[in-house]
Amino acid sequence: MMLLLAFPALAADFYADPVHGDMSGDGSLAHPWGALEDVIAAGMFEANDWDALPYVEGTSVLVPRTAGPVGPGDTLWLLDGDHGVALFDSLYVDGTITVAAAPGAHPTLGRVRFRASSGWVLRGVTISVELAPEPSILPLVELDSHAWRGPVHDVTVEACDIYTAMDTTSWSAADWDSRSVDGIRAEGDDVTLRGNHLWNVDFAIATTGERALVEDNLVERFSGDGLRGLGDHSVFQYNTVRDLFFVNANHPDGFQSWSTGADGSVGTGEVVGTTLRGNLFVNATDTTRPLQGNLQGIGMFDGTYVDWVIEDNVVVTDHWHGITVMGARGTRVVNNTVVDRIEGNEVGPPWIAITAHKNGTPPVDCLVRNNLATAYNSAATGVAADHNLPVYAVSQHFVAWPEDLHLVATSPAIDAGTDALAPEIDADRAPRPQGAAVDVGAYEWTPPAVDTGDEDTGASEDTGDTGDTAATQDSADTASPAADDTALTEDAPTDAEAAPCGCSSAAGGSQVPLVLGVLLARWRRRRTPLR
Ligand SMILES: [Ca+2]
Ligand SMILES: [Ca+2]
Ligand SMILES: [Ca+2]
Repeated sequence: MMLLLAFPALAADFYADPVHGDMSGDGSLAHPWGALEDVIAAGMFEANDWDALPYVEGTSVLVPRTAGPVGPGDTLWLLDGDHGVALFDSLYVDGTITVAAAPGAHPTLGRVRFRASSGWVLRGVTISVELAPEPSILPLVELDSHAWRGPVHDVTVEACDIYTAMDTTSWSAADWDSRSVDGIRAEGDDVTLRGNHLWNVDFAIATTGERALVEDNLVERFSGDGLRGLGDHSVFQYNTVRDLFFVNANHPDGFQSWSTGADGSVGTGEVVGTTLRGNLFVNATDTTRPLQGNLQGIGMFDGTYVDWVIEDNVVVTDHWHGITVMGARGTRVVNNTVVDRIEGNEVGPPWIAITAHKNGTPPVDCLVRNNLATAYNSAATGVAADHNLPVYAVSQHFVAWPEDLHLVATSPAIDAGTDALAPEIDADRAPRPQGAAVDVGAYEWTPPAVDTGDEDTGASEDTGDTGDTAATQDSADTASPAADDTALTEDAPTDAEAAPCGCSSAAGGSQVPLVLGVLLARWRRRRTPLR
C-alpha cells in the first residue's frame, strides 16, 4: 500500500479492441489489447486482494495482487465488438479504474460480475444474454459479496443498455417466466447505478447494501419487480419504471423494500433512512397490451421503515397499493401523485397509506402531506395528514391523464400545499414553490413562459426532461422494440391480484407462502427472500 501511495499514477488511457487487437499489444490505441474478457484474464489491472482467505472483517488486509499497467485513475476504453463475459474477481482498486465505451463505440458483453472487488466504474456497454457465448439464467449485471473472498463495494454501473432479449414480441407468458433474467442485482455498500436502460428483464434493479444510489434509470418491460432497495440510507431518484409483464406468481412492485431482522426473517428488523424521490411508475403505457397485470406501485409491506422520505413520485397503476408503508417511524410521504391506470374497474383506485406493521405495531411520528391521490388509507394514529387532495376527476387536475400528470392551470392543487417539509424541487427537478405557494402533487405548476422565441423556457414543460411522463420520455433513444405483444393470448391469472393483498395483516401474510413455493423452484440461486 505504501508503495502505491508513493507513486501516484497519472491518468492514462488504454484500449481494448476485440476485432483488431490482441494481448500481444501494449494497450495503446495503435496496439490495442483484445476483448475485455482477455484483458481481465491477463491481469492487466493494478489491484489488490486480501492477505489471506477467507476474508475476515476487521482483520483482513489488502495487499497488491496484480501490478497493472491499468491503475487507479486510468481508463480502459472499449472499442466496437464482442468483449465476452466480464468477471471481475478479487480486484480491489486503490482508487477508481474506469472501463468505458470509447466515444462512438458500441462494445457488448454477455454478462458482468464484480465479485469481492471495489473501485470500478463501468460505463456505456450493452449487456445481454443474447450476446453471451452460452445460455445463462444469471443476472446480467451482478455485484457480488462473497463469504470467502470478501465484500463488493464502491462500484458504479452507468449508461449501460441491459436486456435479456432485444425483441420479446413473440414471447408467451411461459417464455417470459422461463427466459427473462434479472437486470442488475447489486450487493455491497456504496453502489451507484445511474442512467442505465433496462428492458425485457425479470427483476430489473435490486440493491441490498447501504448507501446505494439508483438514479435516472429507465426500466421498461419487466416481469419481476422494477426496483428493490433493501439497504439503509439509499437513494432511488428520478427513475422511470413502466410496463409490467405479469407472467407468474410474483407480486410485482414498482419499488419494493422489506426489513430483515437479526434472526434473518422478514419484517423483524428496520430499514433506515432511504429516500424515494421523483420516480415514475406506470403499470402499462398501453392498456390493450396482453400480460400487463396489476402493479403495486411503491410496496413496503414489511417494516419497520425508519426515517424514510418518499417525495415527488408519480404512480399510475391499476391496483390498490399506490404507495403503501406498513410499519414506520419518522417516515414521510410528501408531494406525490397517485392515480388509477384503469378507471371504473374493480381494481383500485390506488391509495397512499402508512399503516401498522403486520405485527400490529402502529406507525409513529409519520407524515402524509401535499399529496394528490385517488385514495388515502393511513392509520388513525401516528400519521399526521394535511394538505392532501383527492382526485375525483382526473380532468380537473391533469394535462393528459394518464400520460401527462402535470397540472392544468385551473387545478385546485395549485398553491394548495404547504412548504413545511416539502421538497425544494419537483419531479421535473424544477424549483418549488412557483407562484404563491407549494402545489399539491409531484409537479409544481409553472405559468406559461412569456414567448421569447425559445420554446424551452418553461421550466417544467420541457419535453426533453428526464422527468417527463411515460409517453414522451426517452422515446427516441430506446433500443427496445416499440411493438407490443399483440400476438399473445391473455392468459395471465390476473384474478390473483384482484384482492388488495398486503393492506391488512391477514391478506398480506397469506401471499408469502404462495410466492415462496412457486418461485423457490425457479430461482434456486436467489439468496434474498422472494417477495
Ligand atoms: Ca414483489
Ligand atoms: Ca382501476
Ligand atoms: Ca405553486
